[in-house]
Amino acid sequence: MSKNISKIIKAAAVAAVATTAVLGAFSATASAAPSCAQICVYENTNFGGNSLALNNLSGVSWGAQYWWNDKVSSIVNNTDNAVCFFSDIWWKGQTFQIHGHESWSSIGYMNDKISSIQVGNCPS
Ligand SMILES: [Ca+2]
Repeated sequence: MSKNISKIIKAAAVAAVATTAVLGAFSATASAAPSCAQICVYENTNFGGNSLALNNLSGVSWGAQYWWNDKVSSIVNNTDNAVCFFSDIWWKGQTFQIHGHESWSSIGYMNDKISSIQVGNCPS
């Protein structure tokens, strides 16, 4: 009988370790977003890979020579303002708007397409 109890305790310990590992993975993902002071873009989904902080942003346009061109896969906006992302340079092409204090862990059709960014609503 004591052997059976020992087996049960071991199984419970393994389950507890597995649960901790899963929770640890989630908290690592969640903690990436709040570390951004204003507007941050990330190379990968879920705020992974290289990141770039865009503080006091009036507008940025990445031509083909810029590493960040067509790389952004997730976004954090910790400002009060909406931000518009464009698929082409000089604020043209397809657009994707996020509101103030929004975090997007993935950006759908705009994945790896963003070439320029401007604070404010997207043009209608
Ligand atoms: Ca990417």
